[in-house]
Amino acid sequence: MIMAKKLSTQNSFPPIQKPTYYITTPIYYPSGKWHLGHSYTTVCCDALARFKRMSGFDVYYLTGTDEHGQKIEERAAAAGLEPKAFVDGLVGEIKVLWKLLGISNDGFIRTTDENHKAAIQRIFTTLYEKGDIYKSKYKGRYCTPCESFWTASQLKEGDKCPDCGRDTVEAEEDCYFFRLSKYREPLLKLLTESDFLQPASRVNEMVNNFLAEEGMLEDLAVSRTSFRWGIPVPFDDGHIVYVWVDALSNYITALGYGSDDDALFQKYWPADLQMMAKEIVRFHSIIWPALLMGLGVPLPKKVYGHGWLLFSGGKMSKSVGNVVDPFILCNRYGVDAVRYYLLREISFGQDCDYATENLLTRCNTDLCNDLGNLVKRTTAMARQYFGGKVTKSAKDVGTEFDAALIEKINALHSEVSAKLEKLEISRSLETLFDLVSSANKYIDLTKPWALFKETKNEERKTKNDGGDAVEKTLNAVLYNLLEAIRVSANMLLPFIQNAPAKIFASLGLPVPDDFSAMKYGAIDTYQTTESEVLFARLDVKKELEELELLTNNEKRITNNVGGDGDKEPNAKSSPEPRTPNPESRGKERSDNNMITIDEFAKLELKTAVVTACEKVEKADKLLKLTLDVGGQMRTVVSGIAASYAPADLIGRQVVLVCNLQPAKLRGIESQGMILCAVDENDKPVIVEPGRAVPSGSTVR
Ligand code: ME8
Repeated sequence: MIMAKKLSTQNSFPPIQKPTYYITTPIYYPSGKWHLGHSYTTVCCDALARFKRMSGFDVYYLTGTDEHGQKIEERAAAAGLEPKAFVDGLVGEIKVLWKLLGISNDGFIRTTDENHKAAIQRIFTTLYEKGDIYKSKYKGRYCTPCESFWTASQLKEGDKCPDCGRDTVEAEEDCYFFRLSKYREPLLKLLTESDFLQPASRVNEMVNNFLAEEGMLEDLAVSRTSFRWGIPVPFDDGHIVYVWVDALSNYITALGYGSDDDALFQKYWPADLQMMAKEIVRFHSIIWPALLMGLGVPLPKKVYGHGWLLFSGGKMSKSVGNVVDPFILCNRYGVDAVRYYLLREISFGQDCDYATENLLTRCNTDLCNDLGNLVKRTTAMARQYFGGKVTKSAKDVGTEFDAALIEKINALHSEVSAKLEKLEISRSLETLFDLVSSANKYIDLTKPWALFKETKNEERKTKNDGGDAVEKTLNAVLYNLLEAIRVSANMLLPFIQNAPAKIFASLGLPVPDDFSAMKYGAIDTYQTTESEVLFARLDVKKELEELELLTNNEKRITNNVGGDGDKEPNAKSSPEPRTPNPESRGKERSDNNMITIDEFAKLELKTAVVTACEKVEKADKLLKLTLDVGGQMRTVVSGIAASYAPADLIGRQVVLVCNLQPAKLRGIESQGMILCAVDENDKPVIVEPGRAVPSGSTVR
C-alpha cells in the first residue's frame, strides 16, 4: 500500500524538464597534424557548453571527424595505408587531444560510423524521391583540397579556387545535383530577416557573393565518380555522395535522424548554436539550411562563423604547414594556460595573430600575478592570522572599501553571463578578471598586515578593547577577499577547470556544479588551507628560446623527409634512418658493447599516446598505462610511479618497445616497455619525441 501511494505521488509530480541546448563544432578532417586552430573552436564551444550546463540546461555538445573524400583517400595512399587505417590513427589522436584539453563533449561522430552512413543514404534517397536531387552531367572546374565544383564566374583569376586560392582542375562527369537554386529566396530571407547567421558582418558577404541576384545560386553537384572513399549513392553504383552532404548531415545523424532511434534528435534538434570558422560559413549558411528545407527539418537557431588564428600572417592550417602543436603547449604550460589564452586573447569573431609570447605573458600577468597571487596571499593571511578560519561578519563591521568590492562580486554572474550569451567570450573573461584585480587592489587599500599588527598592539590591549574591533575588521577583510575568490573561481569553471578545483580545495569547499551561490555572503564560515602555487612564473625569454629549439628540431625532421611533414602523417613522417655501411651488415660485434645494425633493427620501437593511467595496487613503484599505438591499444606496467602521478601522463607521448615478450607484473600482463632516461637522482624520466607525431610512428 505504502509503495502504491509513493508511486502515485511520484506520478503526480513529474521531474521538471530542463531546457535543452545543442551546440556543435565542425567535424574536422583527419588529414594531418591537429593544431591550435582546431583546438580553438572546440575549446570555445566547450566553455559555452559548460556555461549552459552550469546554468541549468540539458546540454548536448557534439564534435567529431569528417573522414571521407578524395583528399583523405590521396593522403592515405601517400602514407601507404588504407583510408580507414589512416584515419583511425588520427581520430585516436584527436580524442586524446580533447581529453587533454578537458573537452566535455557528449557525442563524437565519425562519418565512417555505420549508422551515419545508413542515415546519409536515407537522406539522399529522400531528397531524390522528393525531386530535390536529380541526375545530369557536370562540366566545370574542381578544387580537390576543398572538394568543391566551381562555375567560371565563381573562380578567382587564373582559375583559382575562390575558397582556398589553389589551382582547380577541369572536371566532367555524370552526377547528381541538388536543387539549391530553388532555395535562393528563402535563404535570402533567412539571412537578411533573422539572426540565423552571426556575426552580422558575415551576412553581407554571403548575400553579395551568392544570393543577391537571380541566377547567382546554382544547383549543387552532390555526387562524385572520380574516387571511392565515401558513402555510395544507394541506387546508383559508382556514385559517391558529395563529402559536404555527408559531412553537414552529421549534425542530425549524430542524434539518430534517419535511424530507428531518433530520441536524441527529437529532444535536441534544432541546434542552438553551430560554430565554425569563417571559411566554411558558406556551407553552413547556404547549403546546410537548403538541405534541411528540402528534408522538411527545422533549421538551426544560430550559425556562428568566428575568425582565424593567424600564424606568420596566414591562417594556421595543415595544408600550409604553419601549425602550432597544442600537445606541446599543454604539456609545457598546462591545459588551463592554453584554454585561457585561446578564450581570452582572441576577440571572438575576429582574426588574431598567434604569438607564443602573448600566451606566456597572459600566463604571467592574469593567471600567475593576478589570480595566483590573490589566492596565495589571501589563504596565507587567513592561515597566519586566524588559523585558516574566517567567518561571515555582522553588517556594520568592515572598511570603507567593502561596498565597492561587494557590489562587483554581486554583479559578476549577471555581467559575465550577459556577455557569454552574446558570445563575447573574451570580454566575459575580461570582466571576470576585473573582479580579481579589484580584489588585489582591495588588499592594498585595506592593508590586512597593518590591521593584524594593530591587533597585537600592546597599548591597545591595555586600553581594554583587546584589539577586538580591529580583529573583527581584519576578519571581515579576509572574508570579503575569500568571497571574491570563491565567486571568481565559480565563474571561471566553464573556462578553465584545474585552477578553480585547487582554489575550492584550499577554501575547504566542494567544486560547485552550478551558479546557485554566486551572491556575496553565501558561506558562513571558511576553513581554509594555504593554497599551493597555482601558476608558476614563466621566464618568457628562456621559454621562447627553448620553443624555438623545439621548432627547429621539428623543421629539421620535416626537411629530412623532404616535405611539409603533414602530407604523410602516418607511417612515413619520421626521418630516414642513417644509411648503414653495407660492409658492417651482419658483421660480428667488434667489441662487447657494440651491436650490429641488424641486431638493432630487431627492436620494434613506436610512439604511443597514454590514454589512461592508474597506480598498481600494493606496488609503490608501478603504474599501469593504457597506450594507443596508432589505433591499437596496449597495456604496459612501468616502474615510473616515483617520478609521475597518473594524471601527469595522460595525453603524453612515449616510446614503446612493441616486440618485447609480454610479462606478468602483479597479475597484469605488460605488453611492452616504455623507454626512460635515468636522471641524476636515479629516477626515470620518460623519453618523448621532440614534437607530437602521430601515435604509432616508427622510432629508429
Ligand atoms: O573544414 N583558426 O574541416 P577542417 C581558427 N571537415 N579556427 C580554425 C583554424 C584556424 N587557423 N584552423 C581550423 C573542415 N580551424 C570540414 C568541416 S563540418 C560539417 C565539415 C577550425 O579540419 C575552424 O572551426 O578543415 C574551422 O572551420 C575548422 O577547424 C576547419 O576544420
